[in-house]
Amino acid sequence: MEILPALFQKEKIGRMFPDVVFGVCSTKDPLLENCRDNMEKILPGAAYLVVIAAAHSPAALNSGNIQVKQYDTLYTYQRAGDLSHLLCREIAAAGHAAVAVPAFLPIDMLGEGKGMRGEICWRRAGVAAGLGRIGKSGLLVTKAFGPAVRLGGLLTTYPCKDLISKKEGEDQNGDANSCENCAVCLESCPAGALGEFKIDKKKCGDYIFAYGLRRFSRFLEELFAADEQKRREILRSPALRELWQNFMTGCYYYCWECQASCPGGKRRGQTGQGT
Ligand code: B12
Repeated sequence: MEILPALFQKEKIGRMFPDVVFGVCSTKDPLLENCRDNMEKILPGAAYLVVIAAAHSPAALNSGNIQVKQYDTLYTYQRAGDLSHLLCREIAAAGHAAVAVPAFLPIDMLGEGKGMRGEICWRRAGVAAGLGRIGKSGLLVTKAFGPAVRLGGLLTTYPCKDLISKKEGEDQNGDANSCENCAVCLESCPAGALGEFKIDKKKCGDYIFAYGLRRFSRFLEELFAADEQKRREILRSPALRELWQNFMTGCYYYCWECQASCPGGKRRGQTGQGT
């Protein structure tokens, strides 16, 4: 696979990867101000950020079966990750440095209150790379696939100036995917966590991570406090099986409504580069 040369020919890359869009931005883009130090630490001297948006299957996201959605999520993250790593290897072979940056986990969870902050804010990066804009849901709404994407990418020293997608001064809200007169994503949120361009992260997190870290620590607390009889019950509980599955698969989401409900995503489906 030759992604690097294809990147310079939009049509070719659209044919090679109909379920993916790529964008490139400068690491000096003002939108990336809050992660500039992280980027410099990851790859000193990296001048460009390649952003990859891999599309979910709309049918899977609209399925009534949670496991199907989790499976699709794993695939979509992997797709963004695989392409990032492949591109890095090609760039290395061309004599330049490139580092793939995690799309989600692993993430630095050490500092107090820092638990869920990505090294690179992929939504902002997506806007900087011209892939779309921030929608009312707070998600990156891509021109190609709406918000039903997983974002990833890489930092590189490879000279990508010609690939920078966004023209200087371009209106970041100026694409056809307008959220104006639409609030479907806000109305669809079962946790009531979404307001226009704002999110109650705790409400959302409690809902989507029903069997995530917080549930796991509660599980341990209950286990440690229990007598022998209760301990046996806890160890046979459905909660432990659910947690075990999540540890095994690496996917522990339980909600995709703001991604699945967006008419932008449904309208566009998976029809190529869409730009
Ligand atoms: C922490 C996190 C969460 C937290 C907090 C979310 C949040 N709003 O920050 C929780 C657990 C709640 C969460 C929920 C979800 N998440 Co999440 N999450 C992340 C993660 C790991 C880090 C985000 C981060 O650093 N936040 C901290 C700070 C910087 O965010 P903030 O203070 O809210 O700042 C944002 C806004 O201010 C916004 N903004 C506001 N106004 C404007 C205006 C302009 C012009 C611009 C450019 C930006 C902007 O910019 C900032 C984003 O960079 C990212 C992966 C990553 N590395 O980016 C995924 C990520 C954002 N999540 C994602 C998804 C899909 C989800 C969920 C749908 C759950 C699911 N099933 O996967 C929900 C959606 C909730 C929602 N509607 O926002 C995707 C988003 C894809 C997309 N289309 O945008 C990401 C990018 C993961 C990925 N690699 O694909 N998530």
